[in-house]
Amino acid sequence: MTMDDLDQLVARAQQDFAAAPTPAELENAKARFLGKTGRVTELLKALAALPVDEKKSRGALINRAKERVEAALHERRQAMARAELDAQLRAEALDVTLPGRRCGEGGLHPVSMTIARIEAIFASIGFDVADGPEIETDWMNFTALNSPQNHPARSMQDTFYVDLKDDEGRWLNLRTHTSPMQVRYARAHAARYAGQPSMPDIRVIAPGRTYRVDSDATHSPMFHQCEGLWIGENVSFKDLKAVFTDFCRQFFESDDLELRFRPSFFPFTEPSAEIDIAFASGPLKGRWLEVAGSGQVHPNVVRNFGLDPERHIGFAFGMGPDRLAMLRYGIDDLRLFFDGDLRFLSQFR
Ligand code: 2NL
Repeated sequence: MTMDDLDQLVARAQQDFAAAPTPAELENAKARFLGKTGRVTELLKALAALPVDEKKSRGALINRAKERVEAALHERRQAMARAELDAQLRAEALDVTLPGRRCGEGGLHPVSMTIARIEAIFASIGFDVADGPEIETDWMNFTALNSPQNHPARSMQDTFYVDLKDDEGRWLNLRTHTSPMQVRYARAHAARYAGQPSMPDIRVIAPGRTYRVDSDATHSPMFHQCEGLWIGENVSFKDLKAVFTDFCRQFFESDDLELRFRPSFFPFTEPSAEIDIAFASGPLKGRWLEVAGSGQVHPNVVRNFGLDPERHIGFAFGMGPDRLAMLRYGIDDLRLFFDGDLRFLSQFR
């Protein structure tokens, strides 16, 4: 074999290595030249038959060729590894200049914001805020509030009855108003001061979820109520007018509104009045809007507080924060508040 033949062998190996498309095929190509029966190996084996001085010179030439084949192999292996790494880097490329994906920002529900606003206003004029059970006894929800046994609110059509009894075996229902919380608050207050010469006034509001079997564009089976109660030794309708007028002015951020107390009926108050407001300017100008029910707490209810109606007297009112939120934000469908659609809710953040 001549030197030209050796050069050709090296060139052939370089070509084969370059043509190998995968590492596995590169290793096959390597075996054809450098493996046990590979062409370079066979040439080295054949040296054994040559005389000593020829063995030396030819051996040196073959070894030079072998080194070149090995160098070609090494280079091709490295090129393949680089190509693989490049491909991986390309596949996993990150554009660090893209804007980041932010954490969704939460926010308060418009009804929660409205309730917080009502609480802050009443707290500023000395009212406590109370909350409590949404599952109530019939006594707390109806009887204590002077609702007669045959009152329509007690019927299956209006009230969610729960298949549960309390510790004393009394049937439970979802509260239909937050008044039962005020009954609890007033009874605890009266019990605390029982036997004392005098008792501080009861001034409390009770906001929270309430439930009735009712569902359309203006009624949701779950809705919110905020009731208020002020009981003292000489608390009158003029205090109700003053408190509620101040509340409306603060809530609607306007002194430019009128209040109207329209005679009405509730089992738990006597006399009773609906409270309407009208704005003197703005988009709702001149329209009477019903915002609350109210009245002087009925003597039977005062008695159920554990107090003497000859001595303790006062007023109560109830309003709907959902309605107030609709008025404040100009929303015309109550259901939007409870559908949980973030496109709607995120506007109030
Ligand atoms: C309405 C009517 C009202 C009351 C709620 C009340 C609570 C106690 C005693 C007496 Cl503990 N009364 N609450 C009184 C009058 C009206 O709400 O239309 N609410 C939206």
